[in-house]
Parts: sequence; structure tokens; C-alpha cells
Amino acid sequence: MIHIEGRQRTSLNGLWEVIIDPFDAGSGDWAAYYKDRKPLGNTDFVESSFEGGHQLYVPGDFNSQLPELSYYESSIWYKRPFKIQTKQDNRFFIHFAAVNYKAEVYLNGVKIGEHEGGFTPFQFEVTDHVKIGENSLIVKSNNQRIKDGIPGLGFDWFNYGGITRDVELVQTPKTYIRDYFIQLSQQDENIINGYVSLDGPKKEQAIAIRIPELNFIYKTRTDSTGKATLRIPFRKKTLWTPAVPKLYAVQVDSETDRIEEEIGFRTIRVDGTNILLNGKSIFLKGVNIHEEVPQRRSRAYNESDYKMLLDWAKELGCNYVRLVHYPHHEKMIRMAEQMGLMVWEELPIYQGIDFADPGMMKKMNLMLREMIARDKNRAATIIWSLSNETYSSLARDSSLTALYHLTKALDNTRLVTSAFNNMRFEGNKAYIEDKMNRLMDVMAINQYIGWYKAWPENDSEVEWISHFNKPLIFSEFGGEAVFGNNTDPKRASSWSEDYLVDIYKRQFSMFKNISFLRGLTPWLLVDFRSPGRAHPVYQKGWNRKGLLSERGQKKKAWYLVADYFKNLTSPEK
Ligand code: GCB
Repeated sequence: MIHIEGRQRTSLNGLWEVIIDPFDAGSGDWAAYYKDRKPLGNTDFVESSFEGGHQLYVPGDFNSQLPELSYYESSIWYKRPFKIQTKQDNRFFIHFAAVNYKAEVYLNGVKIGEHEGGFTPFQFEVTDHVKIGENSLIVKSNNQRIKDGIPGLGFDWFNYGGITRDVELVQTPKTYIRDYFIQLSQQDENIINGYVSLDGPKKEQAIAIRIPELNFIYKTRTDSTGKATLRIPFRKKTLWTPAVPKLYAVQVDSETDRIEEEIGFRTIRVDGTNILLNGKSIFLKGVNIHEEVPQRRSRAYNESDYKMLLDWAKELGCNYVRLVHYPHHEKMIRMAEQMGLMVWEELPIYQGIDFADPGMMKKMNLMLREMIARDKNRAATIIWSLSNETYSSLARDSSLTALYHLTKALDNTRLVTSAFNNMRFEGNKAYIEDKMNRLMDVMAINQYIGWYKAWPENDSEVEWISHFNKPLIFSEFGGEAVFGNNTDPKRASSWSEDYLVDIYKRQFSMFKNISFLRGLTPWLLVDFRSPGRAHPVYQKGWNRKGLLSERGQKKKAWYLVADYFKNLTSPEK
């Protein structure tokens, strides 16, 4: 189901009782934490209890909540009682906005499901399991990194675990509006394409879609599978743009259910090397953002966290953000949409993924489906990114090809890309090589010239060569600098603010020569935690490539990027 906030629901957020399970033993018959047993007598040993132990906030990662969990990577069991007054004819679902990385869910001692994937929503129907009166929900979360996980064993960010996003008890009528897709056709801004689909016994129903502000009403019927396909003429409206991020209240009614949500309308497509928003060429001025509040050393988990991150992006002069390296909270996307920021959303198919693992395709498909299902009605989301920094192999190429086609089948209104970093340098020439670019709508390149790679001899004459007639986004570039590490600018050493300024200056001068460059996201907004960044002087567990320090202080490079964005006025650049 989609758009949880538009449904009848009870929040299960708040303090949950927990059992810390470092050896991951609680699922076994002996410990059986999910049974929440109480001892029956003096010789009935039950060596665990939710009552009287630690408590943790949901939503929120566990690592930031108890000092002993700082670097914890294993299982934590969470318990939350809740009451139901009446069931009537309703259906009940427990909805999780995300649990990192695996979740097992038990209601009243019965396992109701499990889920793998740390950044996308899932739900289980519990209509037959909930009781009138007291209920007990127990969730095992496990954030152990695994070889066949997505991401895999190694990644350059902090592995915050636990029930990191909201939990809701959702109530629906017997037949409810499970899903709807209401967006402009990619080719024709005067047509809405999409569908409405119902779930439940009464599949064939009258459907009405209303936009009261426009006096718009469209009526149709669902068929015997519960689905109505939409192709609706839709002329008079204000299109969503970063300058005017107009959203309309859209009501979807069936005979048994109603849901309402704010939706924006725009088209996004590619024409040769141009990216066209509502038919006009745009340049994406963006920044990379991790879902972290560095000052609190935790995952971002509420509106003010998202606002802090997105306000910074706005202040930098962005019209766009790349949310890395996993789908961020739905609320983050909605806030970007209200603020007029276009969004790149990304799957955590990151670097060392074991594409050849037989179970991998199924996991990738599920994550892709969950991401697109959730955000396909967001005007802000213009790009789905399938992966980051993967290298050609039979297994990789066939996986990304299959994912590309699945994306287009699920949503044919947006652009699809993957970030690659395998260009080839020859003297002053940089060749964009990865053959997957033939498929992708936009080419996205992560390049760290000046940091991981030395500048060619004539840096201002670096020539980027592409044999694909497509727009290019530099999805990452930059370097590390410790805030306050200022040296003599003429002899700036790496890790200094001046050295980072120098990298950006040279990058900007290189960009002038790239006629097909249509977007930029410096790496990245703010310094972030990454345990693998172990330099004892400069890093101390932080990746220092932020334009802001982990305390939000502006490095010199911030001002350079802000100026550069301010002066990029023509649509092309
Ligand atoms: C990259 C990765 C990003 C890293 C960054 C770095 O290419 O995409 O996740 O954090 O480089 O700092 O090395």
C-alpha cells in the first residue's frame, strides 16, 4: 500500500522495550524472545525479559541511543504493546517505513513475516492476528553486514541499525485503494497516465478522481482484477517547477474507500544531450546528501532533520539533490518537493555487490519495486538511479539491464541512470566507457580528479569524450578537507580547506569545455561518519568531503560552489 499518511492509522512510534541479542540467539527455541515468556515457577528459568530492560526510541537507529551500541552490528528485539477497541469489518496492517537491515515481525507470539532491505517500506496484514484489547508486537531487527546483502559487506557510510523509520498500525475497509499512479505522460503534458488499483473482495467499483482546486473530476471503473487504467486529458494546471513547486490536493474515491494526497504535475525527459523539464532544457545544480545528522551522530529521523539538510542545499543554491546511496525517508522526498528541489533517488546497489549470487536478482527487484511504489507520485523525483560504482561483468550487466527494464515497466515517466566511475584517461582525454550507458537515459559519472586521481598535465584542457549522445551528470567530485585546516594557499596540502578550494576551481574550469554536461552534485553536503575512514589526524571515523563540517561549519569550498551555482544562469549551464 502507498501513502500511509493519507490513511486511518495509529502511530506505534515512541519508546519500545528491547532485548540486546549480540549472538543473534533470540530466534532459537530455547531463548525464543518472540514468545515473551514469563517464568511459571522457581525452576522455570526464563533468562530474558523485555520488562525492566533498556528502552529505545522508534523511529531512530539504536547505535546513537546507548553508548554500548555505538558500533553494534547484530540483533535487537523490540517490543511494543498496543490496544484495539473494535475490529468491525476493517482490515489491519502493520506498516514499517524501514528497518535496517533484516526484520522479523511477531504479533501475539505468532510470526507474521520478515523483510530484507534497510531503506524501503513494507507491511504485513494482521487482520486475523489482532485481538480486541491488548496486543503485543515484537520485532527483531538485525543490521549485520552480509556478503549477499544490498549493500554488501563494505560501504562508505555508517551502518545505523534498528527500526530507523516510523511504524504504524493502518486500518482499511475490506476493499481498499491499495495503489494509484497519477502522473503526466512523459511525452505529453496534457495527459495523465496511470492507474488505480483496489485490494479486497469487491474488485469492480466506480472510481472518481477529483482535483477540487481545478474543478476537475474524472470517473471510471475498476475491472474484475480491481484495476482501472487511466489516460485522462488534463489541460489547465500550473506545472510543478523548482521556482513554483505547485501541488494539488488530489482525491481518489472508490465506493468503499477514499484517499487524498498532494500531487504535482511535470514532465521530465531527455532530448539528445538535453534534460527537459516541462519541455525546457535545465541544468541540475545539486549536492549529494546522506540521511544523517552528523551533529547528533545518528540517522535523520524527523522533519526538522530533513529540513536542516534540505535548507542547506537551498542555501547552496541547489535546484536538485542526489539522495545517496539508498532511498531516503518518504518525508524527505515530500519536503524536497514542497521546497522546489528535484530529486535523484538511488538503490543501495553499491560497489562490491555480489551480482553473481543466485538470490541477488530477487532482492534487487524487491527493493526497486518498493522504492518506485512509494515515490512514483512525487513530482520532485526525476531520476531513479539503479546503482553506484559497479564494474562490468556478465552478471552485473545482465542485472542492471533487467533492472532498467523493470524500472521502465513500473514507471515510464522518469529518467533512469546508474553512477559509474570507470572512465579511461589518456593524456588530457577522459573517455566515458561503461557500455551500460547505452541503456541509461542520463550518463552519471563519479570522478575524483584532484583527489584519488592526479590532474592531467593541462588541467584546463581536459577533454571529456562520450560516444553516447546523452546528457552527462557529474554525480560525484570533490575531496577531503578538515574544517579550520588552513595552510598557505600557495602550498596547500591535501586535507586542507585551500586544497579543496583548488580542486573545485580546477573542476569548474574543466566543466567549461563539456558541451553535454547537464548536472552536478559535489560530493557532498556535510562530513559524514564512516568507520573505514581511519586516518588518525584528519578523519577519525569521518569522511571529510563535506562542504560543511560535521558541526555545520562552512568550509571555504562551500562559498566557491555557492558562487558557481549562482552564476550558472542560462538554462544550459
Ligand atoms: C565514491 C562513493 C561514495 C564515497 C566517495 C568517497 O565514489 O560513491 O560513496 O563516499 O566516493 O568519499 O570516496
